[in-house]
Amino acid sequence: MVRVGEEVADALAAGRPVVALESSVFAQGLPVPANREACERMVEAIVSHGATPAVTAVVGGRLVVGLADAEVERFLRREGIVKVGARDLAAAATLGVDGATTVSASLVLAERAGIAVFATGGIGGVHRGDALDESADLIELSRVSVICVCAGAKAILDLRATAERLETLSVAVLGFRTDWFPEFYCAGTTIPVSWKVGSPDQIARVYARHVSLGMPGAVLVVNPPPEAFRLDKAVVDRAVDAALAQVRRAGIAGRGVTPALLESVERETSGASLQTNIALLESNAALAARIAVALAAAEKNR
Ligand code: PSU
Ligand code: MN
Repeated sequence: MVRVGEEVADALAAGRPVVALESSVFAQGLPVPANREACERMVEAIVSHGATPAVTAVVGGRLVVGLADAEVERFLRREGIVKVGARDLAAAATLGVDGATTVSASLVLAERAGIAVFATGGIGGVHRGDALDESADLIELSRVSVICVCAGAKAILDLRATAERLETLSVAVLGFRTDWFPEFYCAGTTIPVSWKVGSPDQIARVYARHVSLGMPGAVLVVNPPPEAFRLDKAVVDRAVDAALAQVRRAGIAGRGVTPALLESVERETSGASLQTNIALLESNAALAARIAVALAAAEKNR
C-alpha cells in the first residue's frame, strides 16, 4: 500500500528513530533554490541527531515514505507536481501523478508506515475572512496518532480560531519551553497553550501515555522559531495584510491560497520571512529527531 524506502524500513525494523517530513513545503511552499536549502538543512538536522529522515510524497502514483535522492530532486524542481492533501491520496495514486504531500497527507502516510514523529514548518489552520476556508490539517491531526512538531500555524491564518479548532477537535497541544502558541515568524501570541514541556524526553512520555490511552489524535508540539530569526510583529502583520489583499484581488481559491499567501509575504518582507521559514524548519526537524531518539530509547527499555 505504502512503499517505505530501504533505509527507513531498516531503521523501523531495528527500532531506530525515524522522522517523517512533508514534501508540499518543498514543492509548493518555498521557492527554488530556498527549497533545496530547507530540505538539506532538515535532513542534516535529523541525521546529526541520530535519526533517519523519511520524506513522504506520491511518486508517479506510488505512495512513498522515504524518497530516494533522485526523487527528492524531482520534487525540488517543482515542475508538474500537484499539491496532495489527505483526501487526494487515493485519487493521486490511482491517476498516477507526482504529488507533494501536505501535513494532512503526510501524517496519514507516516502513521501507515509506523512512524511516530513528523516535522514541518507551520500547520494549516483556519484562514482569516469569512470564506470558511479551513485546512484539512486540523481534522487529520484529530485522527492520526503521530507527534507533529511545528512552529504553530502559519502567520497568514487566524491563529485564535485555529487554536480554538484544535481544542474542539481534541488535539493535544504541548508548548516546547513556551506558554504561548507561537506566531510562526514571531515569538508568541497572547494565545495560551495548556501545557508547557521542557524536554524531548517529557514529550516522548506524554505521547506514550496518549497512545496507551488509545487517544486517536496527534500530539502537536509547538516550537517557537529560533530567537535570532524572529521577525518584528508589526512588520509581519503589515506583510500579511498586504498578502491577503493581493490574493483576494487575484481571485485565488482552494489549494492555491496558502502557496500564494506565502509567496506574497516573502515579497513584502524582502525575503526575511524566507530566512525565518528555513531556520524554523531546521529547528523543528532537530527537535523532532531528539523526540524520536527519546521514544526509541524508551521502547528499548520496556
Ligand atoms: N508550512 C510552511 N509552508 C508550507 C506549508 C506549511 O511553512 O508550504 C504547507 C503544508 O504542506 C500545509 C499546507 O499542510 O501548506 C496547508 O495548505 P492548506 O491551507 O491548503 O491546507
Ligand atoms: Mn484551504
